[in-house]
Amino acid sequence: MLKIAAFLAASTLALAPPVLAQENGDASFRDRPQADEVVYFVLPDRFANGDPSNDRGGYRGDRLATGFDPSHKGFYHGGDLAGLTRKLDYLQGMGVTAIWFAPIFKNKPVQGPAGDESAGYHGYWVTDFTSVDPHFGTNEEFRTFVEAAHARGMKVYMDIITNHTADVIKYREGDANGYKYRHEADYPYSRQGGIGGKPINEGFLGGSVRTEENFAKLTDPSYAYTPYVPRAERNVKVPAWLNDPIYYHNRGDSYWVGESAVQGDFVGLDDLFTEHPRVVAGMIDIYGGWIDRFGIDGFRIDTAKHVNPEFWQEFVPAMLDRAKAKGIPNFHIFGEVATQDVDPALTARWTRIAGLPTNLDMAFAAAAQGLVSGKLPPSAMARLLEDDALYEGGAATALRTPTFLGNHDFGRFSMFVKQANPTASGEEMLARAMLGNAVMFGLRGVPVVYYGDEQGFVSDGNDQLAREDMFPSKVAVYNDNVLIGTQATTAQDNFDPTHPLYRQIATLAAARKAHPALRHGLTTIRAYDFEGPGLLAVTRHDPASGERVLVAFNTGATALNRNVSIDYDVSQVAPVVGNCPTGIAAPGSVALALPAFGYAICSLGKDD
Ligand SMILES: [Ca+2]
Ligand SMILES: [Ca+2]
Ligand SMILES: [Ca+2]
Repeated sequence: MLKIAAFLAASTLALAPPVLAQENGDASFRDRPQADEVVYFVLPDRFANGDPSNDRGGYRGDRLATGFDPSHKGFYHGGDLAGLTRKLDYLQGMGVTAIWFAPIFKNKPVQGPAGDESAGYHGYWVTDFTSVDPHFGTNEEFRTFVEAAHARGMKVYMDIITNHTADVIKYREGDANGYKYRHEADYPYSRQGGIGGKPINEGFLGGSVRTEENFAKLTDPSYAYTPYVPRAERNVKVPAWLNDPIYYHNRGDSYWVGESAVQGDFVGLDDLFTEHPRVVAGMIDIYGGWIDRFGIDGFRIDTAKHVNPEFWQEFVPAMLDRAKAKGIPNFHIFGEVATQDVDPALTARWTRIAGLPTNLDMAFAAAAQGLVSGKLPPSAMARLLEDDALYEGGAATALRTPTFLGNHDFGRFSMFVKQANPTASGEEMLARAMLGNAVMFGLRGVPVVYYGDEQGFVSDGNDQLAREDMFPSKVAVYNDNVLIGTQATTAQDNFDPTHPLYRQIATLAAARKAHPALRHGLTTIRAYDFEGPGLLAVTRHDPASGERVLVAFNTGATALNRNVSIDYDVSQVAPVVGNCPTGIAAPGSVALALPAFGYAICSLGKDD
């Protein structure tokens, strides 16, 4: 217990009381810049069940008909918008200012090969892009949720998809070859079923000529395969234009490389022909409609790198204009450009070629996982921060970029920490989890907390294994997990505002709110170790307010004492969170003492 006290000292000294509703309930939330948000990412199905009557989505029959089976990790568990609305106090108490929820559009309830079916509980298999899925509630319940969040000054970010729909379209020749990807070189648009086939689509110049005149000549979708829609699903997609196979690439499954990465079906999910002007206009109409109707505050864009960049060049300005017209000047758009490598060039590239304002900081997540688990030296994170110059708009763009530690696809942060430290004690796991939160809240970018991380959830793996229930779970592979910082398991309700990670996040969020340099401060690297775990220290300076902060982390299992350079005109050091020195050591230097896995966020006052 003494050991845990040392680990916890960094965060327990300055625990702030929960933020009261009226403190955040500011009518001017629309004016709040994107960099000021603290985001909570949640799968509504796995969060809170506010209405058991919608658990089967109005369908009848077994789980293959309704999608509902709370004991199976791949089916609906009952969470919904009514539940999310009721838990706003819980989120606001942690300092959350914006909620990003996985897609709530109507899904194909169940899909997949016989014997390996799963459900659309995650929301990424859309059939009706204009309606809330009946498992989650109604469009009116969505309005209630948005208005309840806005009344508290909290923003709502929708998770949207333009790359694909549910898997509805099949190919006559598909079963015979496993829906293998068929390239343009072998199956050009000009011939039916390959270069030896009969001439079709005369005069069509391909997807790179994105004019209505050109696409008017694309009339026959049977160039690579013969696509068809099963009779029972002929009108299942909304709006109705989505039911016509001509608006899809129909080239087979992506193998994630080259042409197939953009034109291939995402594991069968019907890949839209996003070069087509009708598709561009249709998606602008669909998602502009959600802005018009509900006044939502931002979009997380799924599978962004699987769509041609020119689509985003049209879609993004259209959405920003639509939001401005609705009185939403700070509409927040962030794309999913997926990588598990420390590869900021990839995510930065898509801010340049596609005009995506920001992308989820996948490279930051990989760097943070490596840094805090001890697999990467602090120099890896320093390098990532220096590479902020790569973004369109440079380091200022990084300030608006959502950062995260783990997610629903790759797995939870704590899982990566545990994989790298399989024998770590519960105390050490808690200390490292806290260090991870401090890294995310202390460094540049908009922190995104993955639901359940604040209750110490530890996923066994990725995808379905990382999507545990916050309400009492019936999934055996979740309920045998050893959670961090609590004796509870996922078999119990886990909305505990006294959990040490929940309290730490509240403290860190309050620090961000109180200190503009933690939201708007540009980064100067001050010190980093480059062989094994150790020290990372940066200062951040907000040009507008003049405020400066020092942010430092010890990623090692032993305490460290080090001098770190600071601006020469700093005369005072004040603690914000963690183990801050009481003053400067000399003009231009401060002496840091950090316990194992310790951190410090310290105010250095304002510049002149
Ligand atoms: Ca329900
Ligand atoms: Ca399909
Ligand atoms: Ca695509």
